[in-house]
Amino acid sequence: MTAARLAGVAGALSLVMGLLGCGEDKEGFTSVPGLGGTEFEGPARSDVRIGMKDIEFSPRQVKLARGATVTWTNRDQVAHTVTQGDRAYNEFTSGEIGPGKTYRHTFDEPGEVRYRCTIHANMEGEFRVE
Ligand SMILES: [Cu+2]
Repeated sequence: MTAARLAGVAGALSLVMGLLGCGEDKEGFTSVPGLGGTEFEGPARSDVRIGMKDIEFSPRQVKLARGATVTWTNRDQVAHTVTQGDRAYNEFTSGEIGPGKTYRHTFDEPGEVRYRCTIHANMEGEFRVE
């Protein structure tokens, strides 16, 4: 195999990796094991509570009905945020949620919503709004 052909294979491979969303994607999210699984199964929910515990959102993936309200409760001893969007532009952000505090947001638009904590790099969650 020539060097030029090898370069072509490497290019095609990185393109495929990009399409599959491996590593850090264009919005700056890192891939977290467990995201992209079967947790979206079941009926869409309209009143959802998500815990922030041990530096994780739980559950991390929820299927929402349009107009659903989500309430996050911080059960850790450190502050977290609930922030949608990439690192340059935030669709919405809770600001810091202190220990024991809650944050509530309503989702009116169908589609995929990914959010993260701006303080802890691997703390991510995802909704599918139907
Ligand atoms: Cu956090």
